[in-house]
Amino acid sequence: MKIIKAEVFVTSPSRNFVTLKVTTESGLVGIGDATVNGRELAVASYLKDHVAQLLIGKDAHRIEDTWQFLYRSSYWRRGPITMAAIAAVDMALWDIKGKAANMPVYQLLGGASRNGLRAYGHASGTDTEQLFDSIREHLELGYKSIRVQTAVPGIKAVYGVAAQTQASGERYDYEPAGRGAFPQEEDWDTRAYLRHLPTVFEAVRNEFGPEIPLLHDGHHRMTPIQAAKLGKSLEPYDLFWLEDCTPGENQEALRLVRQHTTTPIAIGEVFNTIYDFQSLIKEQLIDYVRAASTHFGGISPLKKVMDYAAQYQVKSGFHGPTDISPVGFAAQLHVGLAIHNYGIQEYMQHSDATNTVFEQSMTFKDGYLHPGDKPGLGVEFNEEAALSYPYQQAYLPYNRLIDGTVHDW
Ligand code: KDG
Ligand code: MG
Repeated sequence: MKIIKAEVFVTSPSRNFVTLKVTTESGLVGIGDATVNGRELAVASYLKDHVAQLLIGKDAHRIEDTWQFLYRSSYWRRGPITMAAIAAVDMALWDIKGKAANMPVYQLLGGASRNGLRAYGHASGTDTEQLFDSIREHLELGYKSIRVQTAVPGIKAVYGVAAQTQASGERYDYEPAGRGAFPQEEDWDTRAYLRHLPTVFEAVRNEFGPEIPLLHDGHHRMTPIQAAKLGKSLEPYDLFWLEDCTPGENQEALRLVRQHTTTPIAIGEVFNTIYDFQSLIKEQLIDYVRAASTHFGGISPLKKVMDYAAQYQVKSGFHGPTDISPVGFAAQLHVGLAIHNYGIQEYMQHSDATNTVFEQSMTFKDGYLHPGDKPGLGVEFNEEAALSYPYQQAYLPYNRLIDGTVHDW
């Protein structure tokens, strides 16, 4: 089944997405997600200028061989741009294989291990009242697990707080990347955050009771000892997980965190390969793998890292913000349905404009996601609609401390 065409699309229905479309001689078409928030054109060029020509004439059925060829032949391995480009090819080939077999991709990965995928939603607020309203709204939508992010007194703008006006004057909601040529500057104070957050979780537990699984994202902003302190102070509120408590680069940090707290740890949304997880999983320093199919080289390596993690009772918690396109999202739903060590799936609904360009067949019902049973990934890419949403320059914000020092965002 020869590949005859590989095309790259950059479109911005509410936010930017990079999509690869692979066409075979027999007319079967597969799509893949290569979106890297704020660096979209770099990955589009990587695909257009360096990968597309390598695919022409290749057998679309040879997914593993193509993956290994792209990974090893580039010599300069890993990194978000390379791995997102490889991810898009991998997803497109799984999509094609599913269509050729007339089966959804999860069937090719071993079949369903459960009926649906437990999802978590994102509640946030600038004050307790707003946060409680947001939690109630999410419960009404069917979410059974909820991530809690709040404003911190004295800090103007905090990642993950939807209703809060940002430095740009806009609201985050589900798109923190501000339009324009420069990233917005925001402020940060870890001590204020460490003082405030436990009081928020105490209030939430008092209002909503002990049952509901609660999650929190530290977004890489703490030192190891600060993260250890936070994990410890949140123990009474029984978190499902504390995510990205320290920057992703320093794996040693989690050894220290682990020595101090039993709060479960999740990390990996900025990881690109299985090697980033190697010691974290083997030494059981984490409880959840946060990788996203899009930034991790696709479906093939995501399945492999989860099979490795299974030996250590580490579960999945794949990254699912709206900057993962519906194609990347579908890819990880198929993996999540098939693996035994599924944990939870992050779920942020895409906008109507996004759903016009990417027609999804996945469902969300009573708190559970399902990728659907259409052959392949189950997402149709509407090229004509994509054309009416041209790329818009947009960048994620960054933080500075009170004395002007740049800090993790
Ligand atoms: O583009 C950056 C987002 O993907 C990231 O900020 C979202 O941390 C995130 C999450 O947990 O969803
Ligand atoms: Mg995160």
